Amino acid sequence: MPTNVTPEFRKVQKQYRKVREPAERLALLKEMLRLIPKHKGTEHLQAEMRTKMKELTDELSGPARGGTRTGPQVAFRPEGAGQVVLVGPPNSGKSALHDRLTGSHAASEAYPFASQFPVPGMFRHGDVAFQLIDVPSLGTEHPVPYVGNTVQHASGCLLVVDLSAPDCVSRTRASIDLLAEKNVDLIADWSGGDDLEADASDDFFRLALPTLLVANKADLIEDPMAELEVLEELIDVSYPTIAVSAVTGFGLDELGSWLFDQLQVVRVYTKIPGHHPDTENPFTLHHGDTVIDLAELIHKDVAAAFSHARVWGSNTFDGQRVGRHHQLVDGDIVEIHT
Ligand SMILES: Nc1nc2c(ncn2[C@@H]2O[C@H](COP(=O)(O)OP(=O)(O)OP(=O)(O)O)[C@@H](O)[C@H]2O)c(=O)[nH]1
Ligand SMILES: [Mg+2]
Repeated sequence: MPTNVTPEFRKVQKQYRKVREPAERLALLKEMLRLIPKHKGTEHLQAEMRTKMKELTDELSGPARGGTRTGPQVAFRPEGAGQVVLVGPPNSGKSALHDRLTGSHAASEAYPFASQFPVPGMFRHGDVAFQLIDVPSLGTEHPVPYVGNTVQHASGCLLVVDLSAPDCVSRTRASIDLLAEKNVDLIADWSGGDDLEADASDDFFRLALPTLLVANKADLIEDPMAELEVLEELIDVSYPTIAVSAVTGFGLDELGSWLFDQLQVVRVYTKIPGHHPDTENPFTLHHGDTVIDLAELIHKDVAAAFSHARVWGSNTFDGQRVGRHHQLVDGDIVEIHT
């Protein structure tokens, strides 16, 4: 159904698809609701927006204070260099991987559907950290009603499968289909390219989640690479793939580097005038982010009082004076002046 949205609306929509922070998303939703043409054809969309706004508002207010908890937390605010969800069929080793990478002690058991609720944790890779969310398994036997909400703020997804399981192919397909029913499409492209052509109507809130197929339990197989090739052939999707073992740690270093590259992480080290830079704890930004994004990350007051910055790095000469819209690159050292 044509909704005839304006270019202004599309611009905000595009931003909405990019941001993951619930408060920012809420602000953009309000803006979209203001901009959307108010006619019969968009009523459904307007209603969906209001529902989404309600969900985000509830999420931001957190669990009820006092004795009455409203239930376990099912969605998490992104932290670190990006949020990545671990999803997949039962017993594939999601929790074992999560525990190994984050030290979460997520319940990893020999029986399926051991995980009842999502568990957050931080996966350190060099001097950055990714937020990994262990998600209960996807299977028709144990539907998880909120799983669509849990993956909403993720920048990417690890589709964890058990390479040694005889029904690996059908289980993997079932996971993909279950998420599709929840309006979440696992896609192969991590570049964040805009595919806004076929939308603005009924599929407005479909989420396209960049996916890496993680073939776990490689330690149980003689030739995991050959096995993985067969799997790729049979599931008939073109996700990037990696073979790993949560038990031996095989492939996990590579996983960290892979996420670093694909999420286009940019590490920026800050310094105070007249002092040495802090080379231990970078701020993590992403490709395309600018000096003012860094200032926002430090503190909104720093951003508000920003005058200029000096940058040392591969794209600038030492101590080059730059303005707020200067794009930062990995390894830059930045001194902000207010
Ligand atoms: N040999 C081997 N076993 C593994 C590996 N990863 C997980 N396992 C075992 O597989 C079983 C399932 O692991 P879990 O981590 O509970 O799997 P899950 O995907 O979280 O499963 P749910 O219970 O459905 O949440 C456990 O017995 C683990 O010890 C691996 O890389 N190699
Ligand atoms: Mg689990």
